[in-house]
Amino acid sequence: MSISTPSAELSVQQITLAQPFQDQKPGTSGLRKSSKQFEQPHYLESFVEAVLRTLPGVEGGTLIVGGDGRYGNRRAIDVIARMAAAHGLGRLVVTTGGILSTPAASHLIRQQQAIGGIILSASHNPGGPNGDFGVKVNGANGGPAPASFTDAVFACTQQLDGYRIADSLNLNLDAAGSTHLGAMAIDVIDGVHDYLQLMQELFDFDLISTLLKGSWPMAFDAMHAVTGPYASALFEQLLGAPAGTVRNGMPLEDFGGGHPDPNLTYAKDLASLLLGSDDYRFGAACDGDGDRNMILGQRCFVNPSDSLAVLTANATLIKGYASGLAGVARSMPTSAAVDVVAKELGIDCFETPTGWKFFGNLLDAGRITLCGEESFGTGSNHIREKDGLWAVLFWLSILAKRQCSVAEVMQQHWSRFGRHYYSRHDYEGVETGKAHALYNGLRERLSSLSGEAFADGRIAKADDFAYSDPVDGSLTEKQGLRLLLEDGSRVILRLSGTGTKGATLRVYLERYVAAGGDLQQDPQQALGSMIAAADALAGIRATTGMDRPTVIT
Ligand code: VG1
Ligand code: CO
Repeated sequence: MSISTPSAELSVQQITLAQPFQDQKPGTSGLRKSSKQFEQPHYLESFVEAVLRTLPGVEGGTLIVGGDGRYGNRRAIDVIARMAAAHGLGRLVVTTGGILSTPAASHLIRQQQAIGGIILSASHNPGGPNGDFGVKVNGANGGPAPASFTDAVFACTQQLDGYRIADSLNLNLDAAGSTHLGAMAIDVIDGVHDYLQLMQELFDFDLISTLLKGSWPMAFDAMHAVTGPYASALFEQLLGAPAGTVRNGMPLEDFGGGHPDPNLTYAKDLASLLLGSDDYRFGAACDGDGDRNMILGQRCFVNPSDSLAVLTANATLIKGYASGLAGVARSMPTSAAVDVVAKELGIDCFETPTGWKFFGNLLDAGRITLCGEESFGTGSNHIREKDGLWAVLFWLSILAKRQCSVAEVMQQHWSRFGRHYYSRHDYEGVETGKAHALYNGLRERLSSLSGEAFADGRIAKADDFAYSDPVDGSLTEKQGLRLLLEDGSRVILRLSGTGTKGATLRVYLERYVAAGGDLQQDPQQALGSMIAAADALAGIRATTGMDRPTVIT
């Protein structure tokens, strides 16, 4: 470890911008744009300047920085370090290779009592010079910054006249060590170790290890993204799974040309291993920045909404949750499978808008212990982000404890709680104007839809979801168009806030069949009449010109 002494000398450049930097508001999770856009002169710098001017406590504070290893990661770390020094930050914590998953970043922020963190990732979006880059800002609680912060950053970028940046820095990210840039301390630390320690506090590693060392083959797909180093250390070194358990474990700047989104379309190699053969008992994948998870059993796909319900129902089997749950929360488009479990457990269940930031207040206030989204995100109060590997360990613990297969866990769950048939249909790359016309057109008709026949039933209520935060009372409106049917079925339409090419329309479909009913249908068939009715009502195929969704989950 090399240690240098602080020097007060810091050569700072004051760059003047000819015109104020203009950009759209950061979306669901930070600023996400093409790599090319981020390479435009002053683009990244202007955003970082606005963040450093807006984030409380920069002067003398500690900031965590790292990313998912995509193209642009190292350059961004260099820029942030030089700008943070120019803004009088006290200490910058960076990780070796610049590799830091979103959940590990959330943990480090909390552990180091930092003022926040900057995570360089566009999550599940492809990377590389022709892919996307992103900058996410998390606050002192370790969670995504609230809308009030992103609004303030946006306002700042719009009237920005310049930025400050220190001259040069030869930061060696390849080994742990400490150095200084002017008065700012820079600690390069291993980004994996502390996270794995936290996992050891929550889960019984001996129990999982016994399972993985037996003849119980599992496959984990890191998709050439950030979880590779974490998963290799976790599964193969700490838990003793055979070498080769972790696939695509080397983080690559372009994710090997893939789309690091763990779903049946983009993780199809893993899906066919589990669903098309009997070679593996368990399979899992995480996304670009490691906060999402897909869980597969032998010939069994676990719908993410069901996954949250299963974790909730089995939580007391797990070391870190043995004393029970304070409550749970799900995002609005996530199926109500967890609601049924929460009701039986007699705990609160909250319904929030899409995006992890809304869970933060509930977690900080101690109102919930587990939370999740239909988009392959699950997490708990151990950090303030969703956590892919945590979910995998949770599932492995359940399977080790109950000594049964994933398919058996699902069957037993449905026969006890009933089944929420569920699917999400994504129409990606829709022309923005057309997508907005479709969405706004339906929005205007919502009030006239109650009482109308729909699929095999009738619409009881149609609205645009609004959320009143039970902790701070803030109101968040226009979060998705909901068609609530009389029998509890739901159809929801939303426009994605994370895409960068055209618009993505998401259609969420859900139908509940109580225990005792037909629990063995194919979800697309079970939802067939609703899929057709949604298309007829909103004119999806006609407007988009697409005969089918680009991704079906
Ligand atoms: C998507 C998901 C949402 C998730 C968000 C960020 O947003 O649907 O559930 O919170 O990505 O996840 P949207 O607006 O595209 O539907 V991540 O892994 O990018 O932090
Ligand atoms: Co992600």
